Formats: sequence, structure tokens, C-alpha cells
Amino acid sequence: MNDRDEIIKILREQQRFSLAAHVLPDGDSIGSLLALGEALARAGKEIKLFSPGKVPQKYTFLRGSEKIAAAGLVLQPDTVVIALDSSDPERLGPFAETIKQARCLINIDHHVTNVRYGTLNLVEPEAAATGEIIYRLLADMGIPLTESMAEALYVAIATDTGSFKFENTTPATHRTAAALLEHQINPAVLSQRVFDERPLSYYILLKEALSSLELHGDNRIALITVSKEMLERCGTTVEEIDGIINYTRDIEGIELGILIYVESPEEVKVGFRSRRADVSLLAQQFNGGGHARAAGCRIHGAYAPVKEKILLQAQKLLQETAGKEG
Ligand SMILES: [Mn+2]
Repeated sequence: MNDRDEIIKILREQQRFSLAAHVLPDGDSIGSLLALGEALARAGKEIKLFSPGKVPQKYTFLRGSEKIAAAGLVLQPDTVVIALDSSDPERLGPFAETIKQARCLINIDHHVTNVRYGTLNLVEPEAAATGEIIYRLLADMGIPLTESMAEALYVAIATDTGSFKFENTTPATHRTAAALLEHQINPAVLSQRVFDERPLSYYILLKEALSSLELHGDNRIALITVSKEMLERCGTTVEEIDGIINYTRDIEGIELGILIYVESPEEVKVGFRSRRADVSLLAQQFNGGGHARAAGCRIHGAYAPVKEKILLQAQKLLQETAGKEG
């Protein structure tokens, strides 16, 4: 039996499930968690949902989000753990160690860099979102979708495709979205809540972040710096940084966008966005991961030398990409 069939068998036959998603929760991790959780709960299973940290405000309207716990994952001998949207166990943050002890760990993900850490792995890099994998899984299992499950999956797919604008958007993605819209969900309301509406503090942060903009590598690399002090000054939290990096890639002529978040004097987090270059290669050089056009890593070190190192590797990547394309 292949992993997918075996996963379906376990979802049908086992009784106790703990579902967990990655740190810095996004729409795909929360949406996948809620949709699969509701499906299993409706099938009479005992379900616990976990996501490190607080569920970002913009996803709290999704039904069931109040049941997601930030801590307290305890395994019983028969607990099946399902890790969602996480390329490696460390992405599960505080749950990583516990999850590795699970007798049965199911890894469902779409990241190219997934290290297949599960007892059973359902990894489909061609899927635009983990939500897309969950949709097909539930469809194959003959589990009918409720309106709230359809909403959760739509949010999962819409966020990971940047409202169906990113390159990962395939005919299958649109077919899935179309099938979800059959459940009377309102795409305008969902988009407004998830993408458009932001607190004023976000725009105050955006103003500061954009004023840090630097161009490098013959104006092909854009870099934005955000620090923890900046967040405090603007009254925002780290979750608000999320969309800011996309401004780097939107500038005409920019091939590669970088956002450096200075968490402390010794620790920075770096996000990469690109038009053509495979930035997952860049992130991997610094023990990070992600997708070809969006990736990230965490680096121990002070801002200035880390920035230097990143820019050097970023310029190399652009040269190699140009070389390959001839
Ligand atoms: Mn995802």
C-alpha cells in the first residue's frame, strides 16, 4: 500500500488525532488544520488542534479557530499526529520534540524542501497549498464539505497563491477553488478579511519599513529591514511583517527581494522573494527552506555582517540564474 492509501486507512480507522501546524501560522496552515480537524471531528474522532503562538487576528473569523491551542500537546500511545504544511519537524516549534515521539506521524505538506520526516508522508510539491492536498484527500475519502470547511480551504489556497496570482497557481488550483465556491462561500468577504483589512498600526509600520528600502546588485535586489524596536514603536506584532516583503518584488526591475527582521542583536530572520531565481537554494545555504519564489531562514549573527553575507550569495544566485538562462 502506498503512503496515501495508508494515510486514508488510518484516518478512517484510528480514533485519536492531534493535528499541528508550523510556527508563524499562515492561512494555509490554519485553514488546513481547521478543515481536516472538522472533517475528522464530524467522523466521530477525538481531535485536538495545535498551532504555535496566537492565531493571527485575520484568521480568527474562521469557525473553530478558537479551539486551536498553542501548547499542551501530550501523546497517548494511540495518538496519531498529523503535521501540516511543515517541511521539517523543527518548523513545528515547541511541538517538534513531542511529535518525533509519536508512534504514527503523518506528514502532509507541499514544500519542495520537505524532508519526509513522517512515518507516512503525503508530500505534493506541485500542490499550490497544503489546503489543496487536504481538499483532494477529503474528496477521495468521500467526506462532504461543510461551508466552514470550504471557507477554511479557500483561505488556505488563496493565501498561499497570493489570491491566485503566484506561479504555483495551476489549473488544479482553480478547479479546487471552483469546487469550494460551490459551497456558497463568499470570496469577496474572505479576501477583504484576509488580505485587505489591516490595522492602522500595520500602515505605520509599512511607512517605516519602506523608508529602510535599499537597492543592491545593479538595482536588481531590493532589501527592507525591520527591527523588533520598530515593531514596538509602531504598536505592531511580528505577524504584521508578513506581507511587507512582497513590496520588494513588486518594484520594476527587481529580480530578488529580501526582508531582514532583526529579532535581537545576535539573531535575524530573513525572507526572500524572487521573480525567476530559485530562492529556496539561497535559504538552504543558511539552513532555511521554502519555495522557489518565496523562502526564508534564520541566521545567528549581527545585522551588518549577516546582511553582507546574504547580499553576496543573492548576487551569486542571480548571476547563476542569468547564466543558466543564457
Ligand atoms: Mn503552505
